[in-house]
Amino acid sequence: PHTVRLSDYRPPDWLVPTVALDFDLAPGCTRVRATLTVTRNGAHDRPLVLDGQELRLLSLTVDGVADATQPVGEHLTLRLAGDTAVIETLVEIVPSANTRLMGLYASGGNLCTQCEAEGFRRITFFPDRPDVLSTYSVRMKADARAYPVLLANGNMVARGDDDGGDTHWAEWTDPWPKPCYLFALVAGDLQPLRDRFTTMSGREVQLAIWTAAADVPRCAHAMAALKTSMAWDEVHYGREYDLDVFNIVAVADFNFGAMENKGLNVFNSKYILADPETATDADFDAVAAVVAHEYFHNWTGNRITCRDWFQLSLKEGLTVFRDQQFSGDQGSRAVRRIDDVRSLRAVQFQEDAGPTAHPIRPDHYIEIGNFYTATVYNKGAEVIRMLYTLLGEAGFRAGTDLYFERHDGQAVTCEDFVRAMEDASGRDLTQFRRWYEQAGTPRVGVTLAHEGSTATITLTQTTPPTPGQPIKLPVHLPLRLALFDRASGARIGDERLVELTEATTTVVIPDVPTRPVLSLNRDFSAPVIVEHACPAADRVFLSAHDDDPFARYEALQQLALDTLSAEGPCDDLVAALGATLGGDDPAFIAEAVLLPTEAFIGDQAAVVAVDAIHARREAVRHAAATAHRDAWWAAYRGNADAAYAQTPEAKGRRRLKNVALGYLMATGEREAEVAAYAQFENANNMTDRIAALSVLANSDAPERTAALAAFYDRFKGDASVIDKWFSVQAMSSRADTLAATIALTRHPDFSHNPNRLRSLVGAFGVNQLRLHAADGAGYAFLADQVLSVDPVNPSTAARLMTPLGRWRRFDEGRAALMRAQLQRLLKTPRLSKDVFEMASKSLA
Ligand code: B3K
Ligand code: ZN
Repeated sequence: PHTVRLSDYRPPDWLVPTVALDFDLAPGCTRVRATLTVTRNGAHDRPLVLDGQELRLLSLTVDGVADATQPVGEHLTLRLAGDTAVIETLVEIVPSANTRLMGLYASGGNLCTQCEAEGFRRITFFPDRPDVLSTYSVRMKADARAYPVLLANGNMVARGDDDGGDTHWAEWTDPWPKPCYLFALVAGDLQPLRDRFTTMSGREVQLAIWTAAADVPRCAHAMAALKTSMAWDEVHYGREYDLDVFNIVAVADFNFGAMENKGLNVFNSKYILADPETATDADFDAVAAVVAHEYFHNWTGNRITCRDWFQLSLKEGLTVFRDQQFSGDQGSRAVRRIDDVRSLRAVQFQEDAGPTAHPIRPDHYIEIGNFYTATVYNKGAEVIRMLYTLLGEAGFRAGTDLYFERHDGQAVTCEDFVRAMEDASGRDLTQFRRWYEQAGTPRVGVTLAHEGSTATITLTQTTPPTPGQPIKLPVHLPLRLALFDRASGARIGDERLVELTEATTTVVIPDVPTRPVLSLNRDFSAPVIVEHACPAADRVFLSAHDDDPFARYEALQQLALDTLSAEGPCDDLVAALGATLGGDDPAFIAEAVLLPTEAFIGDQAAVVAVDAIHARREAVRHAAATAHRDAWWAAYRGNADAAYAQTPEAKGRRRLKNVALGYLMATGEREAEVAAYAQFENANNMTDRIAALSVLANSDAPERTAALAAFYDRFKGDASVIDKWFSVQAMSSRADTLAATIALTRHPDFSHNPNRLRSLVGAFGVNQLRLHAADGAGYAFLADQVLSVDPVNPSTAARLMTPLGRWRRFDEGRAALMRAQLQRLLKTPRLSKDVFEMASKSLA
């Protein structure tokens, strides 16, 4: 397979100022007539090359004259004499056979599109690259009964009936030039939840969320989030919506979360539909975050887009940062930050430490679909956050204002963004740019010396080698730190923002009479691993006294990691957990007292000791559970609200109650099982019901089987809830989990739907204990699944195989078994380039 390189970038040879598309829609055969005006870009004599994949070309004209040119491979190459031309193609495609869910496909009786990154070429012949911006007009025609609703980007300008009403049509135009990856169309039997939003300049926007009629009431939370995010972007970034309508469609079959198509977002229904009976608090939060994220793309992604796909983090890192800020403003900022850091560490740090490590701006790829990663998204957001920290709120806002003003309507690069930040703030970001080029997580080593009344902090930074990048240079990173007085518990002076630029930085702090306690990387100001041989007593101190809630959480986590990574007594940790449990913010307590996952404990060691980690963690959990038994019961009973509310306070109490339930189960007491089953049966919301089911699924409680069966019966037919039912079983630590998971692949409800695959196979893939069974059966299962999904949906298959790439982190026995499965994948005929790229890089 061909490798695409950033260094090979060249501006497009031909531009396409206008596109007219005419769709004759039907699932078994759709005809697409495309009329492109093309103009030569610069003085050259290169041909016009159009991309096309799985298209049947029925006719082609150039300036109205029939042309017999045929596509070769996935390209249609036309030599044009003049500097402008009108190209018209007619192609046939088969949406019902499109199992990759890229291009135009069928989902639950509807037709919809997904074009990012390179799906538009599966709809019509086109220069499918983000730096070709066009204005679109779209006509679509379909059976009126099967597809009563016809949507596309922009505004509807006309509609009508044909054939005595059997078919109907609609015309849509989008006034804003856009790259083809933002094109969208939907035809279906859908009903809207409607609302309105008045923008800051007083323009009224018609909002609609479209879904199956029965699901309309479950769209209210998404609609509220949409309106809140529209207002938020006006206040915080001065960005106003720019069309008269904003449509969202929820579909059941979708490769990822959602898509920001201009004026017509298409969503995985998992991120739209939410009601208390079927969605957890985490689901509610995810709906709001994804709705906001896609909405924010209207400016960061759509009005200003990417020049090429290597610049993906330009829109994704920035938009994730914006959605994180937004979510932080809706509830507890600290809890949101804890959550974001937890997932960064769980996924992105692992990526940075593995065979597919890449910078937030990669410089080569085989399949761009493999680069929608935690690095590009989440580390990308951390890089933007560091700019925010370095420039301050006002400086950052001046930077984004300049970026919007300078580049509106353009397809630009990460460099353009950094330059806007630099020009607006006057700061030199030369060294900061290394964050865009270097992969790997920097490690910051810390020592604290105290002499007389001077504290000296020595900070060193190194970034380990990653594939293709043996030598790393120091990066510019902002570290927030503070000192605390051990005796009084108070902070000594103000928090400092230290900027590391060299390999070693020394910070000298005068007027510190006694040896202080150091609080470092507060609020996780830089995405680094801090290596600080900090005495347990200091961690205990900070977990109680730090005035930065993230740092308080972090102190307890690090204490837990130290404790769980060693043998011996765990009294300090157990005592600190008890003290935290006595705090007064349920949402914070719930996050802080959770022990690090087995995977995260494994990440700290050179070789992951799968079984020992599990055993040690269970033992410590048991100790913490029994030592504070009464406090856990108090947290459990004291936060069991009778009435349900979707407020931050109520969500925090539910979270603490359910975390307490987990600890109570760890006591091994029968009373806990009884409480869990009662909660399962009597819950008035999904958060409580699934929390109870999940602890039962992880146990040998006699009610386990009955609870799983009852849950299935109650919710069968509701895909997103049944996904949870699959997940709790695949994530169980029970010895029979692999057998149960394999059996579930034969369940009538198991399918190749991406959500279902992730809920079962994806969930098993992160079950460290059971995936990494020493006999390799877990690996074989994962590879079987990858091979079964690959011919159907390669991008989903490639994501499922990620855990196998981590073989270097395991003992030689396991590593050999993992490699054997990767080799088996690589030997498979007709492997997709998605899986090929992941498997070959994993073995390299
Ligand atoms: N931009 C889309 C992701 C498209 C993924 C293509 N493989 C959703 C988002 O990040 O908002
Ligand atoms: Zn995005």
